[in-house]
Amino acid sequence: EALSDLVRSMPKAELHMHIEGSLEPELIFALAERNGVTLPYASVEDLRRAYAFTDLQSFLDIYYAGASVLQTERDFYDMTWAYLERAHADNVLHTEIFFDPQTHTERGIGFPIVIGGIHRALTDAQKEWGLSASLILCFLRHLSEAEAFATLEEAMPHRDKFIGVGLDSSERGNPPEKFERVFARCRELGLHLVAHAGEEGPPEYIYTALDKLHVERIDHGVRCLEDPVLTARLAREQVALTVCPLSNIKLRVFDRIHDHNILELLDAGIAATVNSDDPAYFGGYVNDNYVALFESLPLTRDHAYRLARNSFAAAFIDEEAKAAYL
Ligand code: ES4
Ligand code: ZN
Repeated sequence: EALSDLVRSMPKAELHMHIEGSLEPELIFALAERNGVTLPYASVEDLRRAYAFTDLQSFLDIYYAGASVLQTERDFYDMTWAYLERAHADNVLHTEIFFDPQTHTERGIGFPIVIGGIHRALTDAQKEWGLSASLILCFLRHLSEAEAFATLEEAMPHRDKFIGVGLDSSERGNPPEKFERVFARCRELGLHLVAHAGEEGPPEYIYTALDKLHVERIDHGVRCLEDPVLTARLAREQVALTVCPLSNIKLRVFDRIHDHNILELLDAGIAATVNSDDPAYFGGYVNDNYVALFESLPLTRDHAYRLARNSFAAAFIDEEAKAAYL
């Protein structure tokens, strides 16, 4: 109880959240109505009932369908503002937000509409609450290298609005090295680099994300514990893992929250962080993820402080700002 209050109230950073995954069913219906889109669901409740996932792909199918209601700059603004209000309520002081431009440009929505609406909300959150927020452009790994390069080209006129690139979508069969040349180019451009790896995919994908893509953090990475050599390396090099507990349960990476391996990760000396991934789909925002862990596992106050410190230590912010948070 006291521990739940502590984790809720402590200042934190969120480093793994897909903005399209913050689209609540109520907002999906409101935007569908505003845009004259007919949804294949009768009601909010009917849509929510469809959120019964068995693995990553069954989630992604629904997630991409939900994103189809986003059409105007204002839609992207409204979605992002709704997330930022929730993050602020959870005492998030800094957030690094993933967005999937290809999900929208493939439907004929222009890149400037997407990034313009999202970015305008970030500016307003900074003004309103001093909440610091940055964008990370994710390439969809089920698409081709050529499509990723084309997206990077479209993004470059907006280079000032994002700080890095990531890799998301269907992991199995789409290893990091498929995007080795794209990431090499992004590295030359001075972008920060992250990738989803070791969520559903094997520890091998964590190695190739590190050694072929040169990523600075691993998104998820929870399967690293299957490889003791990799575990020791992640701890030694203090490569942060952006762990998403409720996501892992909903997508059946672990059967139950009691089976989550965050305590083993921390005890191995790994710089794990707690994040919400797709909060509208997985049952909660970042504080819900912390509370679920602290109510189910023998985690202590020290673990709470360590997780919060890790979140700021792993953030892509200047050293002066970081020192102030730590
Ligand atoms: C995602 Cl949980 C997860 N994994 C991979 N790609 C994603 N995109 C949105 N959520
Ligand atoms: Zn993710």
